[in-house]
Parts: sequence; structure tokens; C-alpha cells
Amino acid sequence: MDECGCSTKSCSLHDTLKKHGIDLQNFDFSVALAGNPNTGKSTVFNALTGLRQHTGNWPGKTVSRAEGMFEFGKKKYKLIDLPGTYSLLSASQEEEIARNFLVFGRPDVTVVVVDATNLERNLNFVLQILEITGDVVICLNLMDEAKRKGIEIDDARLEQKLGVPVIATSARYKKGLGKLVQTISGIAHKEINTDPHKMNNIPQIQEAISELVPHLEQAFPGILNSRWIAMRLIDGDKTVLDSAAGSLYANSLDTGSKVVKIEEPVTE
Ligand SMILES: Nc1nc2c(ncn2[C@@H]2O[C@H](COP(=O)(O)OP(=O)(O)OP(=O)(O)O)[C@@H](O)[C@H]2O)c(=O)[nH]1
Ligand SMILES: [Mg+2]
Repeated sequence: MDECGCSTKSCSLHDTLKKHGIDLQNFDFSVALAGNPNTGKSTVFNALTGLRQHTGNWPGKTVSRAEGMFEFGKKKYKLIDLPGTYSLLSASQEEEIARNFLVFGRPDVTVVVVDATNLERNLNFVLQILEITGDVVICLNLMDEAKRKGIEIDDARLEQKLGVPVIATSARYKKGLGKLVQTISGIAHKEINTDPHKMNNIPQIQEAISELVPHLEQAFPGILNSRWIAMRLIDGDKTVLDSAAGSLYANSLDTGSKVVKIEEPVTE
């Protein structure tokens, strides 16, 4: 038990969370809800927290934030509804908030709400999250819609491939949410061990990165974090090249230097 009266968090972590506008006092665990826009995050959030929630803005931003709580097994969980984003590249206020919260706020559990009818695009986001944290539960939502469209998903295989639990839900109809909460609790209590799939562990990806890096360094002399940029390019994110070019140009105007600093996500 630390001085904040919480059994699981150090006070420095509380301070970090407070900077993000999250007060964890009297809560045992923090849980972030992340995902692409329109996947049902707020529907899950409302179903789990009911009226025990309040909304405001993220500190210093115009993006709205909802936080709430639920109890399970005599423990209190604070739930934070992150802005819906397609990536975590800091390209917009929303992406910056979501990524900074995951990287620096370090929630005990991150629930990634995934649209089962649009799995490919959503998995791109999941893989980015797994680069940041392995304390993840995939909420495979809109399963009713997927069924209606004749889409079949082998959730057990998906779970095996991703190395984190996958729970099928239809949040609008409150289906699967009990199992979701149980799994959140299992991760929070470290009763469920995950083995998150990391993109950079795959030999083919390593090879592709090694092939791309010299081209990047030739095109942008003095570039920093070229491996991370190469990974973003493999993701299909061409805007990162514009950022690299823009930063180089701005830097050379400002300082005469050609060094680019593009933020790199923390990997565990
Ligand atoms: N059929 C079906 N619709 C759902 C389900 N879950 C959510 N929805 C609907 O999907 C729409 C979007 O849900 P939200 O909960 O607002 O999605 P969100 O991820 O919070 O969206 P953003 O905050 O804009 O990123 C709403 O109309 C929900 O009623 C589900 O399991 N099945
Ligand atoms: Mg929402």
C-alpha cells in the first residue's frame, strides 16, 4: 500500500497519470480503451461503467475525454476511453493523446476494441499497440454484424497469433462483456500471461527494415530513427516521409543541421 492508499501503483506513476488528467486515487487498476474510430469503444465504456463516469477534456487539448469506473472481484478499475485513431503516430491531437497515454500513462490493462467486420485495418492498429505494451486484451466487437455479413473469424487462432487474449463481443447487445471483464482482471492481476507478437521479431520484417534503412539514409542524410521510420513505411504509412522531409527542411532552416528527430515509441 503506498501513500496514495492504492495497493498496486507507485506514487510516481500516480503523478504521471495525473499529468494526463487521470486521478487514480482509490482505484486499484487503470484500464485504457483504445481502437480505431467507430469500433464500439464508448459502447463498451458505457456498458461497463453505467452512470459511474464523467467527461471533460484532455488537459490542454480540445479532445474530449471520458473516464469511469467499475468493480469486479472487490477491486476498483478506472476505465479511460481513449480517442479513436487509425494509428499511434502522433499525426493528430487524438493520436498524440492515445499514444502518450499508452506510453507514459502505462495503464495496467489496454483493451483494444476491434471491428470484426474490418479486421485487416484494425489489426494494423493492434500491432502498433503490441509494440508499446503486452498487457492487452483484444475485444473483437461487432460480432453480430460480422455474422450477418457471413464473416467467420477463428478467434482462437487470432489469439494464438497475437499472443494476447481475444474476446468476441457484441457490445451493443451486451454480449461477451462478462468474459471481457474477467479477462481484464486476469491481466491486471498477472494471472494471465501474454506473449505479445512483435513485428520487429519477424525475420522477414528485419530483412525489409535492413533493406530500407540505407535508402532512407541516402534520401535524408543525417536522419535519426531510420529503423522506426522504415517500420512505419512497412506499415504503409507514407506520411512519415513527408514528416521526415518537413523536419529536415525546418531543421536546416533553423540550425543549419540536417538532423531529424522523430519520436520513437517505447518498446518493452
Ligand atoms: N451492431 C453492433 N453495433 C455496435 C456494436 N457496438 C457498437 N455498435 C454501434 O457502433 C456505433 C459506434 O459505437 P461507439 O461506441 O460510438 O464507437 P466508438 O469506438 O466509441 O467511436 P469513436 O469514439 O467515434 O471512435 C454505434 O452506433 C454503436 O451502437 C456491436 O457490437 N454491434
Ligand atoms: Mg467513442
